[in-house]
Amino acid sequence: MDFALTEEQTAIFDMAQAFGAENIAPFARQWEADGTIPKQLWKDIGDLGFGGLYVSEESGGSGLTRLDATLVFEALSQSCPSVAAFLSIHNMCARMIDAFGSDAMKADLLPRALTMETLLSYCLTEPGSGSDAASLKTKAVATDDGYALTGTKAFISGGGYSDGYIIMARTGEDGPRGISTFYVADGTDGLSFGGLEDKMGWRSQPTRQVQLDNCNIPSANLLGETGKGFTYAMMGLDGGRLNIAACSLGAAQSALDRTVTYMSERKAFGKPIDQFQGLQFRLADMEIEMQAARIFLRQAAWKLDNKTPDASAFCAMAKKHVTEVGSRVADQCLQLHGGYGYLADYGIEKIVRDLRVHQILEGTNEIMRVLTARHVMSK
Ligand code: FAD
Ligand code: 2MC
Repeated sequence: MDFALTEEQTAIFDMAQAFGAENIAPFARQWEADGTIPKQLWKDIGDLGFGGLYVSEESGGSGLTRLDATLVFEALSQSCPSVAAFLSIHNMCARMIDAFGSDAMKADLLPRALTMETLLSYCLTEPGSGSDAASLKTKAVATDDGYALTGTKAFISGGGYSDGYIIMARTGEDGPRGISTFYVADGTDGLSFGGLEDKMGWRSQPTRQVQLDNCNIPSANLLGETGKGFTYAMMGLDGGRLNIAACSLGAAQSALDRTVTYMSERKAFGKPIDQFQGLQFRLADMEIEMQAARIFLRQAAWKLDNKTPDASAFCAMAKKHVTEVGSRVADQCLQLHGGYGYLADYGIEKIVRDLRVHQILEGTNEIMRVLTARHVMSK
């Protein structure tokens, strides 16, 4: 058992952190105001090999472990969790194509996905089914040469902005075994988008409904086998949940670092506020929570890398725990800044807003407990 990062892992973390500090952090608030992220950023991120972090090397990806990938998300999130989380969704989709796509699909889609000229969105949720994802209603009806998709996907990160959509749709019976996964390129006839959602956080990422109206796609756009799409979607989410947790961790660490500095400078009652033991204890508690969360997350990632039977349950547990620690720490950091924490210029309120949704998406933290309880009761 070795709890230290290797030199290579430290180098990956440092590279991502330095890239974010220079290319993301200074612009993150402006992108939030604009409601979009300039596409050039993704090309620059693609140049670093981050467009397919855990896409296999045979497919041209970086072939990193899930643990290594969490380091990238933790580091980038120190600059902006909204940008880092968008990259996570793209990576989740790219890996699904790598793992389940045909050789022809991989050859066609992956080169541009890896350079991030093609940005990918993941479409599972519908207006009537979020947590109960297996009850989705979007239909994919077989045609002479492919499928016609009809239905609506809700809350799609990158909807109307991305270049390709991984869509879970029903090809068969009710329930999870009647679901298949498809690739739909932007510009396909019958594909359209709802209005821009006005959100609390993740404001630089456009979120829209994705609407499919008799959207015809060739049979080559099916990933893997029909009826297996729900399993593919869940396998994608195992890694996504680790990444989202890493995003919470990185952003909360950035809030904590700024808070330590702020407390050494801010004076009240004749001394810096970091001299009040009550506040020192809060710093101590946050540090302990963060350290424990980090180890738990990396253990879950290690389990996914090593395909242990309990890996999915650990991804769920880590997602629940780390996103809640991240939000608690960010909220405490805001409190320790006093009124200034509430002002956008100090950078903490954005972190609080951005992290809140991590307890909701990629499976709510209630669903993470459903999965954890199933795991506990199956022992
Ligand atoms: P519901 O499922 O209606 O849940 C409502 C409440 O009931 C929640 O508190 C939930 O935890 C609780 N609940 C439900 N079932 C149970 C149960 N069995 N036991 C206990 N509690 C339960 N989806 C995508 O597919 N792709 C995306 O890119 C995407 N991006 C998103 C971006 C944002 C900003 C947001 C807000 C959401 C995004 N989502 C995306 C959707 C997200 O995954 C869903 O919102 C989430 O899964 C919850 O579904 P729901 O909103 O329908 O809530
Ligand atoms: N890996 C591999 N297979 C899995 C799996 C996993 N992690 N999880 C489930 N499966 C398989 C499972 O083995 C079963 O297969 P089979 O029928 O062959 O036995 C099938 O999938 C159905 O699984 P369940 O029986 O567990 O299905 P159920 O409907 O009871 O519960 C639940 C599934 C609640 C766990 C799932 O619907 C869920 O995770 N809901 C939350 C939805 C969610 O996370 N949405 C996120 C959207 S994306 C997003 O928010 C973004 C920002 C991108």
